[in-house]
Amino acid sequence: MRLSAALVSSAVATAAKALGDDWTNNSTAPIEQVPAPWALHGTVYSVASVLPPGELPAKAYGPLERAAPGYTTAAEYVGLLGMIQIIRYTDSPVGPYDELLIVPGYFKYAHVDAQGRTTERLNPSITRIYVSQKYTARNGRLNWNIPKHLAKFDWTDEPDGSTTVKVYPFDTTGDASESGPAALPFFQTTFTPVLGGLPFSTDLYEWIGINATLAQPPLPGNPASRYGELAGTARWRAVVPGQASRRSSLGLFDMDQGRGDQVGDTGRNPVGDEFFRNFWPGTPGLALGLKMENADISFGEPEIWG
Ligand SMILES: *[C@@H]1O[C@H](CO)[C@@H](O)[C@H](O)[C@H]1NC(C)=O
Ligand SMILES: *[C@@H]1O[C@H](CO)[C@@H](O)[C@H](O)[C@H]1NC(C)=O
Ligand SMILES: CC(=O)N[C@H]1CO[C@H](CO)[C@@H](O)[C@@H]1O
Repeated sequence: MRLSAALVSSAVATAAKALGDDWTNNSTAPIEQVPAPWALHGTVYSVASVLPPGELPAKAYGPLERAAPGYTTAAEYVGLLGMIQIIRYTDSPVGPYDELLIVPGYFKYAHVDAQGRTTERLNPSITRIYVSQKYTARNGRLNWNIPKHLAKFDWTDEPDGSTTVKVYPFDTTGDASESGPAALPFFQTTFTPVLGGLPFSTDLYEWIGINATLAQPPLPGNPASRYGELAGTARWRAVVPGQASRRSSLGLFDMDQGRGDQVGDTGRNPVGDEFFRNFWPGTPGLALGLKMENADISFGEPEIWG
């Protein structure tokens, strides 16, 4: 045990040295596997909404996952509580990176335990997620079945404390190798703080009866991906994420997408994602949400089955 842990940490140290702190796509250092658990730090922007059950929009999934046989039907969507988060990680076991994640709500699925007993479980799931570099993209897919794809993130911080982010995915151009960012943003928002100085932790979820465990079906892979970051997996994984900060603010997210990334006035982008004025059906133009500064974030060892 100790020996293999030492080997892993020495492999990580070697990778870090080769990278010379360059954790960008441009780096020529190979993508080493960095297993769970991960401890990370960063600023989390989070907007939640209560959602009815029903059909998910096509844009709930990225093009690769959407086209994979059985992926979108692996679990049954039931709505309840959904969440969009934008996270600026200042450090992680694979260096700094940015992230946009979509949890459209809760899903019902069959869990099979080690004795072969099947039970029905209900948990939220990340169905679509973008990150700014390949090291976290491949590791997130392999460690927890998090369907990470690459995107370019543009940030603007204003003197009034507001922050704007625009996200340009590599998989909305129609290029199967996902080799560069789209010209138009798939997602944009501006967060303006209203009330600061609040402590917040995901323990709150338990207190109000929300189970934050993420359940993630096995992922399709794409061997044609530019950096080899689109690894596939064979078994289900569940993980309990943690997010806690002593410095949180309540504020408003401006969800107006402008013209979005639609082609002309077609209401769709090049890969068929629907255009919605406020990004998601039912989302208001101004949505109440949370900014958690200098947050401690954790991604534990997954439960694996199937
Ligand atoms: C990657 O390299 C290109 C070309 O040298 C450069 O323009 C770009 O800024 C680099 N990107 C990063 C994230 O370092
Ligand atoms: C949360 O969900 C997980 C996975 O379905 C389950 O194992 C766990 O018991 C649940 N926790 C609570 C407090 O219900
Ligand atoms: C997010 C990011 O840095 N993306 C870059 C990855 O590297 C390619 C070039 O290899 C750039 O075009 C991307 O902008």
